[in-house]
Amino acid sequence: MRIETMGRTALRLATTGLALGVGLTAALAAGTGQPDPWQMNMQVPVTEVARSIVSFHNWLVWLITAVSLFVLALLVIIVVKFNERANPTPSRTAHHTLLEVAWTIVPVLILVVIAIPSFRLLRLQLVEPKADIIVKAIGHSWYWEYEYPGDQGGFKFDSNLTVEEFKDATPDRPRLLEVDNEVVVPINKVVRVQVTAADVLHAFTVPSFGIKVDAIPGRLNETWFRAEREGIYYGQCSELCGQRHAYMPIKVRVVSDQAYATWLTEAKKKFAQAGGPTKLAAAQ
Ligand SMILES: [Cu+2]
Repeated sequence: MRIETMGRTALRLATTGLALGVGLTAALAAGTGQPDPWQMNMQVPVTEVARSIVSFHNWLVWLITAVSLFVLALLVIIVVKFNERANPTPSRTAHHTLLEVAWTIVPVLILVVIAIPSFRLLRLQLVEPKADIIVKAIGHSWYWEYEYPGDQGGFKFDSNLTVEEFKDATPDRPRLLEVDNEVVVPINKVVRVQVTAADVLHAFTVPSFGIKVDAIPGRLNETWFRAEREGIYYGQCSELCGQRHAYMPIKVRVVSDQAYATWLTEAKKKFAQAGGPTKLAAAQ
Protein backbone atom coordinates (compact mmCIF):
# COMPACT_ATOMS: atom_id res chain seq x y z
CA MET A 1 0.00 0.00 0.00
CA ARG A 2 2.74 2.43 1.04
CA ILE A 3 4.72 1.59 -2.07
CA GLU A 4 1.74 2.36 -4.29
CA THR A 5 1.28 5.80 -2.70
CA MET A 6 5.01 6.49 -3.06
CA GLY A 7 4.94 5.40 -6.67
CA ARG A 8 2.00 7.66 -7.45
CA THR A 9 3.62 10.67 -5.76
CA ALA A 10 6.88 10.06 -7.62
CA LEU A 11 5.00 9.82 -10.91
CA ARG A 12 3.11 13.04 -10.21
CA LEU A 13 6.37 14.81 -9.33
CA ALA A 14 8.06 13.53 -12.47
CA THR A 15 5.13 14.60 -14.66
CA THR A 16 5.16 18.09 -13.15
CA GLY A 17 8.92 18.31 -13.67
CA LEU A 18 8.63 17.22 -17.27
CA ALA A 19 5.81 19.65 -18.02
CA LEU A 20 7.84 22.47 -16.47
CA GLY A 21 10.93 21.44 -18.40
CA VAL A 22 9.14 21.31 -21.75
CA GLY A 23 7.40 24.67 -21.17
CA LEU A 24 10.63 26.33 -20.13
CA THR A 25 12.51 24.88 -23.08
CA ALA A 26 9.91 26.10 -25.55
CA ALA A 27 10.09 29.61 -24.07
CA LEU A 28 13.87 29.66 -24.17
CA ALA A 29 14.02 28.33 -27.70
CA ALA A 30 12.14 31.31 -29.12
CA GLY A 31 15.30 32.97 -30.38
CA THR A 32 16.93 33.68 -33.71
CA GLY A 33 19.45 31.94 -35.92
CA GLN A 34 22.08 32.09 -33.20
CA PRO A 35 22.53 30.73 -29.68
CA ASP A 36 20.73 32.66 -26.93
CA PRO A 37 21.85 33.03 -23.32
CA TRP A 38 20.50 30.11 -21.26
CA GLN A 39 19.10 28.47 -24.36
CA MET A 40 18.27 24.86 -23.58
CA ASN A 41 16.81 23.54 -26.79
CA MET A 42 17.90 23.64 -30.39
CA GLN A 43 17.96 26.80 -32.47
CA VAL A 44 14.76 27.86 -34.21
CA PRO A 45 14.28 25.58 -37.23
CA VAL A 46 13.52 27.33 -40.53
CA THR A 47 13.65 24.37 -42.93
CA GLU A 48 11.63 21.18 -43.19
CA VAL A 49 14.73 19.14 -42.35
CA ALA A 50 15.52 21.19 -39.24
CA ARG A 51 11.90 20.94 -38.08
CA SER A 52 11.99 17.17 -38.56
CA ILE A 53 15.23 16.97 -36.57
CA VAL A 54 13.66 18.91 -33.70
CA SER A 55 10.50 16.79 -33.61
CA PHE A 56 12.54 13.56 -33.82
CA HIS A 57 14.67 14.84 -30.95
CA ASN A 58 11.56 15.67 -28.90
CA TRP A 59 10.07 12.24 -29.60
CA LEU A 60 13.27 10.60 -28.38
CA VAL A 61 13.28 12.72 -25.21
CA TRP A 62 9.75 11.50 -24.34
CA LEU A 63 10.70 7.93 -25.15
CA ILE A 64 13.88 7.84 -23.08
CA THR A 65 12.06 9.60 -20.24
CA ALA A 66 9.41 6.87 -20.23
CA VAL A 67 12.05 4.11 -20.41
CA SER A 68 14.12 5.70 -17.62
CA LEU A 69 11.08 6.16 -15.36
CA PHE A 70 10.03 2.56 -15.98
CA VAL A 71 13.48 1.24 -15.07
CA LEU A 72 13.62 3.54 -12.05
CA ALA A 73 10.22 2.27 -10.89
CA LEU A 74 11.41 -1.34 -11.20
CA LEU A 75 14.53 -0.53 -9.18
CA VAL A 76 12.51 1.20 -6.47
CA ILE A 77 10.09 -1.72 -6.25
CA ILE A 78 12.97 -4.19 -5.95
CA VAL A 79 14.78 -2.15 -3.30
CA VAL A 80 11.66 -1.64 -1.19
CA LYS A 81 9.89 -4.94 -1.64
CA PHE A 82 12.71 -7.43 -1.93
CA ASN A 83 15.24 -6.29 0.62
CA GLU A 84 16.31 -8.79 3.29
CA ARG A 85 13.99 -7.40 5.95
CA ALA A 86 10.82 -7.24 3.83
CA ASN A 87 11.50 -10.51 2.05
CA PRO A 88 13.53 -12.85 4.31
CA THR A 89 13.06 -16.02 2.20
CA PRO A 90 13.98 -15.16 -1.41
CA SER A 91 12.37 -16.98 -4.31
CA ARG A 92 14.62 -19.48 -6.10
CA THR A 93 13.11 -18.80 -9.53
CA ALA A 94 15.84 -18.87 -12.22
CA HIS A 95 13.82 -18.79 -15.47
CA HIS A 96 10.57 -17.30 -16.64
CA THR A 97 9.89 -17.90 -20.32
CA LEU A 98 7.18 -15.28 -20.80
CA LEU A 99 9.26 -12.63 -19.05
CA GLU A 100 12.36 -13.47 -21.08
CA VAL A 101 10.45 -13.31 -24.36
CA ALA A 102 8.92 -10.00 -23.30
CA TRP A 103 12.22 -8.35 -22.36
CA THR A 104 13.61 -9.33 -25.74
CA ILE A 105 10.65 -8.30 -27.86
CA VAL A 106 9.74 -5.03 -26.13
CA PRO A 107 13.20 -3.43 -26.66
CA VAL A 108 13.10 -4.59 -30.30
CA LEU A 109 9.73 -2.87 -30.72
CA ILE A 110 11.11 0.28 -29.09
CA LEU A 111 14.03 0.23 -31.56
CA VAL A 112 11.58 -0.15 -34.45
CA VAL A 113 9.56 2.90 -33.40
CA ILE A 114 12.85 4.82 -33.24
CA ALA A 115 14.13 3.46 -36.56
CA ILE A 116 11.06 4.36 -38.65
CA PRO A 117 11.13 8.16 -38.10
CA SER A 118 14.94 8.03 -38.11
CA PHE A 119 15.09 6.51 -41.62
CA ARG A 120 12.36 8.87 -42.82
CA LEU A 121 14.48 11.81 -41.63
CA LEU A 122 17.64 10.40 -43.24
CA ARG A 123 15.80 10.07 -46.53
CA LEU A 124 14.61 13.68 -46.31
CA GLN A 125 18.18 14.81 -45.69
CA LEU A 126 19.93 12.65 -48.26
CA VAL A 127 17.53 12.63 -51.22
CA GLU A 128 18.10 16.10 -52.59
CA PRO A 129 15.39 17.91 -54.50
CA LYS A 130 16.43 19.66 -57.70
CA ALA A 131 18.65 22.59 -56.77
CA ASP A 132 17.64 26.16 -57.66
CA ILE A 133 21.04 27.55 -56.79
CA ILE A 134 24.40 26.08 -55.85
CA VAL A 135 26.85 27.59 -53.42
CA LYS A 136 30.25 26.08 -52.81
CA ALA A 137 31.78 26.40 -49.35
CA ILE A 138 35.50 25.76 -48.98
CA GLY A 139 37.01 25.42 -45.52
CA HIS A 140 40.39 27.02 -44.94
CA SER A 141 42.45 27.28 -41.78
CA TRP A 142 40.69 29.38 -40.50
CA TYR A 143 37.98 30.98 -42.60
CA TRP A 144 35.37 29.98 -45.15
CA GLU A 145 35.54 30.77 -48.83
CA TYR A 146 32.39 30.77 -50.94
CA GLU A 147 31.91 30.36 -54.67
CA TYR A 148 28.80 31.22 -56.65
CA PRO A 149 28.97 29.34 -59.96
CA GLY A 150 28.68 30.85 -63.45
CA ASP A 151 24.88 30.93 -63.68
CA GLN A 152 24.78 32.93 -60.44
CA GLY A 153 27.45 35.37 -61.56
CA GLY A 154 30.63 33.36 -61.18
CA PHE A 155 32.38 35.00 -58.26
CA LYS A 156 34.01 33.94 -55.04
CA PHE A 157 34.89 35.58 -51.77
CA ASP A 158 36.42 34.92 -48.38
CA SER A 159 34.42 35.21 -45.19
CA ASN A 160 36.45 36.19 -42.14
CA LEU A 161 35.54 36.63 -38.50
CA THR A 162 35.13 40.29 -37.49
CA VAL A 163 34.05 40.28 -33.84
CA GLU A 164 36.50 38.40 -31.68
CA GLU A 165 36.32 40.30 -28.36
CA PHE A 166 33.38 40.76 -25.98
CA LYS A 167 33.89 44.53 -26.02
CA ASP A 168 33.26 44.70 -29.79
CA ALA A 169 30.07 42.61 -29.75
CA THR A 170 26.57 44.08 -30.09
CA PRO A 171 23.22 42.27 -30.50
CA ASP A 172 23.53 42.78 -34.27
CA ARG A 173 27.16 41.72 -34.33
CA PRO A 174 27.45 38.64 -32.10
CA ARG A 175 30.88 37.64 -30.87
CA LEU A 176 32.61 34.79 -32.74
CA LEU A 177 29.77 34.69 -35.28
CA GLU A 178 29.89 37.95 -37.21
CA VAL A 179 31.86 37.96 -40.47
CA ASP A 180 32.91 40.52 -43.07
CA ASN A 181 31.29 38.83 -46.10
CA GLU A 182 28.11 36.85 -45.59
CA VAL A 183 26.48 34.20 -47.76
CA VAL A 184 23.20 35.46 -49.24
CA VAL A 185 20.52 33.10 -50.52
CA PRO A 186 16.90 33.56 -51.66
CA ILE A 187 13.98 32.44 -49.52
CA ASN A 188 12.02 29.27 -50.44
CA LYS A 189 14.63 28.12 -52.94
CA VAL A 190 16.48 24.83 -52.81
CA VAL A 191 20.10 25.73 -52.16
CA ARG A 192 22.64 22.99 -52.72
CA VAL A 193 25.79 23.54 -50.69
CA GLN A 194 28.86 21.83 -52.04
CA VAL A 195 31.42 21.52 -49.31
CA THR A 196 35.12 20.84 -49.45
CA ALA A 197 38.31 21.96 -47.70
CA ALA A 198 41.62 23.34 -48.85
CA ASP A 199 43.85 22.08 -46.06
CA VAL A 200 42.46 20.06 -43.14
CA LEU A 201 39.05 18.70 -42.13
CA HIS A 202 36.38 21.29 -41.31
CA ALA A 203 32.59 20.95 -41.12
CA PHE A 204 29.92 23.24 -42.51
CA THR A 205 27.05 23.60 -40.07
CA VAL A 206 24.00 25.85 -39.78
CA PRO A 207 21.76 24.61 -36.93
CA SER A 208 18.60 26.49 -38.03
CA PHE A 209 18.78 24.79 -41.43
CA GLY A 210 19.48 21.37 -39.93
CA ILE A 211 22.64 20.93 -41.97
CA LYS A 212 26.06 19.65 -40.96
CA VAL A 213 28.49 18.16 -43.43
CA ASP A 214 32.21 17.43 -43.32
CA ALA A 215 34.55 19.52 -45.44
CA ILE A 216 37.23 17.12 -46.63
CA PRO A 217 40.28 18.11 -48.68
CA GLY A 218 40.12 16.54 -52.15
CA ARG A 219 36.52 15.45 -51.80
CA LEU A 220 33.25 17.20 -52.63
CA ASN A 221 30.44 16.70 -50.15
CA GLU A 222 27.03 18.20 -50.49
CA THR A 223 23.93 19.03 -48.56
CA TRP A 224 20.87 21.17 -49.18
CA PHE A 225 18.39 23.47 -47.49
CA ARG A 226 15.27 25.43 -48.34
CA ALA A 227 14.92 28.30 -45.87
CA GLU A 228 11.34 29.35 -45.21
CA ARG A 229 11.99 32.50 -43.23
CA GLU A 230 14.03 35.59 -44.05
CA GLY A 231 16.72 36.44 -41.56
CA ILE A 232 20.29 35.84 -40.52
CA TYR A 233 21.40 32.37 -39.56
CA TYR A 234 24.75 31.61 -38.03
CA GLY A 235 26.76 28.45 -37.85
CA GLN A 236 30.26 27.42 -36.91
CA CYS A 237 32.93 25.06 -38.15
CA SER A 238 32.08 21.81 -36.41
CA GLU A 239 35.17 19.71 -36.90
CA LEU A 240 38.14 20.39 -34.67
CA CYS A 241 40.48 21.84 -37.28
CA GLY A 242 43.24 23.53 -35.36
CA GLN A 243 44.19 26.51 -33.26
CA ARG A 244 41.51 28.89 -34.57
CA HIS A 245 38.74 26.34 -35.02
CA ALA A 246 36.41 28.51 -32.92
CA TYR A 247 37.09 31.56 -35.08
CA MET A 248 35.67 30.53 -38.46
CA PRO A 249 31.90 31.15 -38.25
CA ILE A 250 29.32 30.85 -40.98
CA LYS A 251 26.78 33.58 -41.65
CA VAL A 252 23.88 33.07 -44.05
CA ARG A 253 21.37 35.78 -44.84
CA VAL A 254 18.05 34.63 -46.31
CA VAL A 255 16.38 37.35 -48.38
CA SER A 256 13.55 37.84 -50.90
CA ASP A 257 14.12 37.00 -54.58
CA GLN A 258 14.33 40.68 -55.41
CA ALA A 259 16.86 41.47 -52.69
CA TYR A 260 18.88 38.44 -53.81
CA ALA A 261 19.00 39.71 -57.40
CA THR A 262 20.17 43.13 -56.17
CA TRP A 263 22.81 41.52 -53.95
CA LEU A 264 24.04 39.35 -56.86
CA THR A 265 24.56 42.41 -59.06
CA GLU A 266 26.50 44.20 -56.31
CA ALA A 267 28.45 41.12 -55.31
CA LYS A 268 29.51 40.44 -58.90
CA LYS A 269 31.04 43.91 -59.08
CA LYS A 270 32.53 43.89 -55.58
CA PHE A 271 34.13 40.45 -55.70
CA ALA A 272 35.28 40.73 -59.31
CA GLN A 273 37.41 43.68 -58.17
CA ALA A 274 38.60 41.72 -55.16
CA GLY A 275 40.04 39.05 -57.44
CA GLY A 276 37.35 36.60 -58.53
CA PRO A 277 37.48 34.34 -61.59
CA THR A 278 36.92 37.38 -63.87
CA LYS A 279 40.28 38.81 -62.88
CA LEU A 280 42.06 35.54 -63.62
CA ALA A 281 40.53 35.46 -67.12
CA ALA A 282 41.60 39.06 -67.78
CA ALA A 283 45.17 38.33 -66.76
CA GLN A 284 45.68 35.65 -69.41
CU1 LIG B 1 37.41 24.45 -39.30
